[in-house]
Formats: sequence, C-alpha cells, structure tokens
Amino acid sequence: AIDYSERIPNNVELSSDRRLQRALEAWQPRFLDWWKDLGPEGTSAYDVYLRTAISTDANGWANFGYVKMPEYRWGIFLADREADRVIPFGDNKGAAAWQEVPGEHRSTLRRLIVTQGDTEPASVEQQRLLGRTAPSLYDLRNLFQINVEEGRHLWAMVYLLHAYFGRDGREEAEAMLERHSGDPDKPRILGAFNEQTPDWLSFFMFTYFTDRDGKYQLASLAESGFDPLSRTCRFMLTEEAHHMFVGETGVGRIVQRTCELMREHKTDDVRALGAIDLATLQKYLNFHFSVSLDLFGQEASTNAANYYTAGVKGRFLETKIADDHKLTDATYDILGLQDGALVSRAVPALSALNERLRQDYIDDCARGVLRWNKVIERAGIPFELKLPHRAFNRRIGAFADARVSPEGKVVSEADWAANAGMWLPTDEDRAYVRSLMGAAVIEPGKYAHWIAPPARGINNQPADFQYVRFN
Ligand code: BYC
Ligand code: FE
Ligand code: FE
Ligand code: FE
Repeated sequence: AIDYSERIPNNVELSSDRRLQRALEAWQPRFLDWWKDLGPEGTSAYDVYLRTAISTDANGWANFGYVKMPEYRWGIFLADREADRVIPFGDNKGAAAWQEVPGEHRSTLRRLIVTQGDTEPASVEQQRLLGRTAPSLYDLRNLFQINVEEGRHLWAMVYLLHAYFGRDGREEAEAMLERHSGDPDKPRILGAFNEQTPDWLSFFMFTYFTDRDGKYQLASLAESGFDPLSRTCRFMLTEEAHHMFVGETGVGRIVQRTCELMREHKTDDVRALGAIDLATLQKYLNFHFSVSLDLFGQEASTNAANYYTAGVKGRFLETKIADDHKLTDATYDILGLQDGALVSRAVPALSALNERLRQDYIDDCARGVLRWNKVIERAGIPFELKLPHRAFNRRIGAFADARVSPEGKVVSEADWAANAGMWLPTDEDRAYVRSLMGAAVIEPGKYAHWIAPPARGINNQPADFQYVRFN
C-alpha cells in the first residue's frame, strides 16, 4: 500500500533511507515551483475531480475525489517486486535481475532514464494553456488528470536518478526542471516535445499518438534487467492507459460530431457549420503520427542493439515472444532509401530493435483508426481515415532527407511543395481549428459545438456532473 502520511507518498519505505528522503524533500519545492510556473495556467484554486492511486495493484485506482492540483499527492509508486525475477533477454539472460545499477551500464541507464523523464514535464508545459479553451468540464478534468500524472511520471524518473545514480543523478534531476519545451536555449531532448499543443484537436491527437509512444517505450523499459526501472515503468503503464483513452475517445467524439453534421445538413463543408472537416482531421493525424514515429529513433541503431545485449531495454512484451531472447543470429527486414526508392533489406535483428518497436506501435495505432472509421461508416459517409506511410514527413532516421507522400511514394521537392498543404495542416487550417476554440465551456453537461459528448462519465458520474469547481 502507498503511505500517504509521509510528505512524499511512497511504497518504497522512503523513511528508512534518510539521505534519500532528505534529497527528494529538497527537490520537492523546486518541482512545486515548476508546476506553479509552467503547469496548467491559473488553476491552483480549482477543485478537480481526480483519481489518486491508493495502492499499485489493480484495485488501487478506485479512489476519486476533489483535489486542488498543487496538493495532488505526487509520489513514488513502484509495482510490487516479483520474487526471483531474472533478466529476460540479452547476454545476461537468466541471471538475477539487478537491484543496483551495474557499473558498466550506468551511463546507458542514466541516459535512458533522463530521456524518458524529460518528456513528462515537457508534455505538461506543452498543454499548459489548454484549460482556457476546454470544450467541457469533462474534458477539462481529463486534461488535468493527465497533467498531474505526467508530473508524477517525472517523480518516478527523478526517484530512480536520486536513489541509484548519486551525484550525477541529482544533477540530472535538477536539469529536468531547467530544460523547457520549445526553449531556444534549453529545449527538451526529443523533437515532438518541443512542438506546441495549441488546440484541443492537437491535444487529442497528441494523447492518442504521442502518449502511445510512451506506452511502447515504457513497456520495453518494463522488461529491463534493472529491476527498479522495470517496476517503476510497470506502474506508469497503468496511468498511461487513461491518457490514450482520452486521445482515442476525444478524436472519436470529434469524428462523430462531424459526421452527424454532414448527415444532417447533407454537406461536406462542415466548416460552415462550425465543426472540423474530415480532411482537416486527416492532416492532423498525418502530422502527429509522423512526428511520433520519429520518437523511436533510427531504423538501424547500434545504440538499440547495445541496450538489448546489455539487458537494459527489451522488446514490447519480451517474455511473451517465442525465440532465444538474444537475437545474435536473427535478422529483421527494415525499409530504407536507396537511389531514391524505398527498398527493404534484412539487417541483424539486434540493430533493428527501434524499427521493430515502431512496427508494434504502428499496429496499435491502426486499431483506433479502425474504430474511428466505424463511426464514419455507420453514418454512411464514404470516407476513410488512414495512417500515412511510415516514411512520410520524417525528421529522424532513413527517410529524414527524402520527400515521401502519405501513400509511400517518393516525390520530388516540387511535388512535395505543391501537395504539402493537402497532407499536413496549413497555417490556415491551424488558424481555423484555433478559431473554434472559444472560451472554455464550463456549464455542467454542456459541450462545445464541434465535439460530441462522451458515452459515459468519469467513474460513472451523471452527464451534468461538476468535474471542476472554480473557486
Ligand atoms: N529526437 O541510435 P538512435 C512519453 C538521437 S514518450 C532527437 O536511434 P537511440 C510521453 C539519439 O539520441 C516516450 N534525437 O538512438 C508521451 C542518438 O544520439 P547520439 C519517451 C534523436 O539511442 C507523451 C542518435 O539520434 N521515452 O513517455 O536508439 C506525454 C542516434 O539514434 C531522436 C523514451 O524515449 C529524436 N526523436 O534513441 C508524456 C525512452 N531519436 O547517440 C510522455 C528512452 C534519436 O548519436 N529513450 N535521436 O548522440 C530511448 O529509448 C532512446 O533514446 C530512443 C532512441 C527511443 C529515443
Ligand atoms: Fe508519462
Ligand atoms: Fe501519458
Ligand atoms: Fe506518457
């Protein structure tokens, strides 16, 4: 169970390690200052109907109540330790999982933990103004739930840095609050986390596509031979599920509203009716999917091979895969660019691990798109949302220097320039979407015109529930 009597709630018996406890208690006010400055704007007095974990088992989430966000019980929650857990892959496969950081993997582990940790506060920074234009109290509450949990994910990584990486770890924990999303001097580490999240369509696309990268990265770190990292990530994944739910249902509700209006008014031009047309939804999808694909790194990566061989970062659901979990003799086909064409080639499976994880991610992304298309189909509208080709609009990896259409055709610079405005949101599209985001809708049970209400309330609350009380 989680001990909430402590200043820092935890289930790691923090009070038995005074040095660590004091170090984290010194970091805590800096975190709160950061939240005040760069967390959700102007919200410190709001009472928000939030869920707080009371334990890390399956029933630990049943706890809902009104909380002022600066008083949210951020803390350190690890999934329970598995007795006799072994390293599931790599050179050390079968050896006892590490409870301390092995010296030879120290810098690798630190780097992975820092990269992961950096994304969490970045997303809070990206989303800090969205409350002004929330389409409903229900959506506002979901935004805040995600924000406090991303804040807790930062705590999760900062705990590992403080507890296992000594002085370097403490310095890295400080730096997490010094880099900021979009800061020209001290940007966040990964590209997608320096983009803006300027409107709610972007927010729903981000939580569908980019939080899902989080799911896949966390799942492969959950396989890590470094047991505290594995246990931390396993609990984080239970929080991540809600973020992706918000994205999938958010986009789905916009699709539904658009289709209702198209049918009712027998028109494609729902912009005239104050809604978001399907073509614009497709462009936003193209953007967020391609930017999120970049987060998986290079298609062929010796870093990824080294992480795996060392036992620090595994594959998605590593223990469920039927092979030798060493991959020294296996190959994997990856797509690349050769003489201006997309060609597949077999490479050592170890070096293709980023690409393999990206493939797992793409398959998962496709499932939600199917569900969105069901909504369109049920409305009798001949339109299909599609994931663009993996080579489309990439900045990292083999396709970074190519121009590739959403269908996967290599095109000239001139073709790209002529078509980019049909494939990606234009300034005009973004301005239109922003123009829909008026003052926040704060009447219980009411929704902005461009989005349908959800199928059910949070924790089965009634339709007119007051999810946020403004004080
Ligand atoms: N941007 O060998 P490669 C989440 C660099 S989201 C900039 O492929 P590797 C969340 C790379 O650093 C999940 N640079 O690299 C979601 C390397 O540099 P060096 C976040 C990039 O090591 C929503 C070079 O290119 N979690 O949680 O395999 C809301 C060679 O590349 C990028 C993680 O990322 C890029 N996109 O990197 C809130 C997990 N990609 O060595 C939260 C931890 C590559 O040449 N990170 N580079 O200087 C990792 O597992 C790995 O570092 C990467 C791939 C997946 C990022
Ligand atoms: Fe997170
Ligand atoms: Fe998330
Ligand atoms: Fe995440």
